[in-house]
Amino acid sequence: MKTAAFEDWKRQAQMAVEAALEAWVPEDAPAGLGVAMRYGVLDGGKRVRPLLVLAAAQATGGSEGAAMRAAVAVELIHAYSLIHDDMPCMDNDVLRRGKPTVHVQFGQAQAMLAGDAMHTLAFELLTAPPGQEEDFELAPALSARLCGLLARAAGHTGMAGGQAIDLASVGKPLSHAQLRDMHRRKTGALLQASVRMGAACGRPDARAWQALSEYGEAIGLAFQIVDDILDVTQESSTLGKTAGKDQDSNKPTYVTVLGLDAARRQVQELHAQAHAALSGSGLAETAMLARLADRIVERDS
Ligand code: GRG
Repeated sequence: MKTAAFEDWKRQAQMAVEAALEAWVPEDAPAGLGVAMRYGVLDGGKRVRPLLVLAAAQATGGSEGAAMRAAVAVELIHAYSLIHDDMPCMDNDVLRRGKPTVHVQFGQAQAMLAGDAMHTLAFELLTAPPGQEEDFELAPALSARLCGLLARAAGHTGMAGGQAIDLASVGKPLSHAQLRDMHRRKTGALLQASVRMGAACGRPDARAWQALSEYGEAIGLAFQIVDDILDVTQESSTLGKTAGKDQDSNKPTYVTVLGLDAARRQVQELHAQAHAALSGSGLAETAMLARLADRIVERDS
């Protein structure tokens, strides 16, 4: 796959996701809530999770309409988690996606509600169309499957559970195994769910499903280790969020627990595992997933 072809695909997919978010996140939600929701999710972010959904659906022959629903749903969950994570009761951050965080812009109560409303809108999109019946392409069984995958990844077994461990770990030493478990839940689960949700829109056999799950697990963990590395190696202006935050808040990370070189080696190992999983998947169209794995480990923001 030529770089230009991947870049082309990525740009088109990002534009399509932006347009779907524009259409489905309501500006007219009451009392300024819609404005806060749109501020939190539109016009910013790399859209890694939607790209994974769309690439996995493409690899398994999934319908584009169904995959777009899943892509937008997963981005809404991600964006809600960032809004809540940035609030003073959690990470207390003022900069996200190069802009003031949602609670800085709209106040804490509105930020909490914007996150809540985006969380539920994600599941609304997977189960019923907000007034756009004509493009609703999810059969009931697929709808239920996508909801289950997303709920498990976002809830206590995944992201929310990982965040609870994260908050409870400030200033505490964690073993490598405990840190890996926290990262897999907090960040990895939603990235793996993105791949699985895309695959669920297609027709993967058991071998392909297993391979894509392994791919998702590897890139999910790699993504968070890269995040730990970038926190100490990049500037806030490149990241679009506050650099050096983990260190300042005394959080255990792959860099503090293993050191920078070993953290980088872990990323390389996981990258190789992701590619090996794709090679063993029996799927022909995995080029986009392969390039996304490369980008996840090479990224600088
Ligand atoms: C509030 C339930 C709850 C969970 C929050 C996602 C999360 C859990 C915390 C965010 C803290 C954080 C910055 C983790 C690092 C990994 C991560 C999710 C980075 C942000 O994702 P990107 O880089 O962001 O994909 P963009 O802005 O590009 O979408």
